Amino acid sequence: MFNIHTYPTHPFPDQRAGTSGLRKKTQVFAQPGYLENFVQATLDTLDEDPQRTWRNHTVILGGDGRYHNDEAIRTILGMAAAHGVRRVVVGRAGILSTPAASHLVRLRQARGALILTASHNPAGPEGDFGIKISVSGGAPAPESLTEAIHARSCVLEEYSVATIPEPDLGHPGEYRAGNMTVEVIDSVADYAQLMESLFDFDAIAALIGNQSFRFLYDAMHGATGPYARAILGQRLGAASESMIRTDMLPDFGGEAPDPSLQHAHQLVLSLYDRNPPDFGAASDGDGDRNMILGPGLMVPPGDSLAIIAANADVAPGYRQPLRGIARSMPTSRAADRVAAAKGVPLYETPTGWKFFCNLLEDQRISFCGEESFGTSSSHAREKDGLWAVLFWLNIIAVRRQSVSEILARHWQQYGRDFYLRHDYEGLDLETADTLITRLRDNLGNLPGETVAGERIEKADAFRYVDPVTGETATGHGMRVLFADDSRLVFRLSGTGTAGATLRIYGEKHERDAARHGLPPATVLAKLMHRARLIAAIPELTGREQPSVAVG
Ligand code: G16
Repeated sequence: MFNIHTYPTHPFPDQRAGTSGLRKKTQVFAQPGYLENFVQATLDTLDEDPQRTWRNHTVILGGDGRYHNDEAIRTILGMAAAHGVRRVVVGRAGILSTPAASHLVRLRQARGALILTASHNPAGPEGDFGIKISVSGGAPAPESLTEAIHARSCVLEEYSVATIPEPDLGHPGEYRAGNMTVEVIDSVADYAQLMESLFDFDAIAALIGNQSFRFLYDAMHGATGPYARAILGQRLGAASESMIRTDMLPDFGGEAPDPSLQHAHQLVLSLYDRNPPDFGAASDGDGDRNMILGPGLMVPPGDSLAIIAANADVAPGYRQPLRGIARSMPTSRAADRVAAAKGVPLYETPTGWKFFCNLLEDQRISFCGEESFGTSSSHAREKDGLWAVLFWLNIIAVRRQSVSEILARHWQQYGRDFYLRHDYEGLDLETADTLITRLRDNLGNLPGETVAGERIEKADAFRYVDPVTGETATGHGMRVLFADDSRLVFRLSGTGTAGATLRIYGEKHERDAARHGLPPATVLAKLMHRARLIAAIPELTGREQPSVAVG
């Protein structure tokens, strides 16, 4: 039976996408009509452009398996059938990592994807849920599109859902749903093949098979579990005890699936133990973030990007000349030094992966990355957690150096960009708004002022002009540059679901190798103190210390 039912809806004014899709409390998403309103607004908005419409085209659907994933998949399939989508390619059991979905959009020349995830945010009835939208080419929806979807979501009056047979998502195969085909695929196979085409799997397998090399990968009960088992385990021969938390759980075991020192407890304990493995890594809920560890150390994401770009030729997929590198504005300037040494352009973009995609599409860059534990390349239009892990294993296998040696040699050549991020979480929206407004209004007065012993050279609100489209983006943070070339960046997070989070990023370049081993908190203590003074944090927030320090 194929019936289309149309239901009335009402505006949900909060359906504005943040840094990466729409992210809300699960309870918000679970309220009647909420998901439907957003999906219908998306389908209708895409319909306005014949080059973008999903009607009569193929789309990709999957998620990170978090609580509410199955129900959302069923609803979206019914809505896609009602809308006239020709084919929906769904990962088995409704599972696709974000980079795998991006790859499938490209591989299958699909018109886009819906990826059900709230990334590294916790899941469950009390946790978060979300949707990332990809467009053709596999890139996250650009701001102009998400703004148009938001406008549409505020005026939508009805949505349509078709009654379709319950698809068997447990097995690969094809099912008819009215005029639509539901194609259930192995979630891992195409992505694994892509990874095999990029990296030296023989060298990595030899490294992993070497008894003297030990590593630990933490899938955090998220989407990379099955990918890690298939790629690291079956294809590269990693023993099962080298991988932890590869079983997917709808609540990620009650933890935030966030690859950070704060959340990857077992992995971090093991790497900081007396007899640590040689290499450690983790990925987040939807598999796009990565954290790289060596014994007793974490590789800062800005350094990871720089090191991957500097060592690109170890991997067969990256032997062609480096095109350029891009990093988000708050990310450390370590990659700038590699780009300068190699004579290629460096692009500084706003936070959010979508801003890299025109540069990738226009073949201006080979690699891009962000301080928020995201790294990737021209192979996809999303950041890619397992890709970064494989890149590091490939570097270690070919260079025959430990993680700490790779870091030390890199810093020796380029200097070390000491880096720290302070987060002030759970601020009320009004306080955060006042703080940012006051800071912005005062920016013009800062140059020439001396704050706690250092003179401010320059201060501005970051304004990005996309070199490909000429579009400008503003409101993505403020930069303060000191006479000693140290830098502060202030911005509000765009991924939270409660209150506001102020992020302050501090960095300072150090050439002297004798100082490279110092803790960032020591080297940057004064700089972070200047940040508190400049933004009047204690006065405005009542906080003396950040809730989290990352770095
Ligand atoms: C998302 C985006 C990233 C961005 C990050 C920043 O990551 O995809 O490009 O760097 O948010 O988060 P915030 O705005 O909180 O600083 P994800 O992994 O959450 O999708």
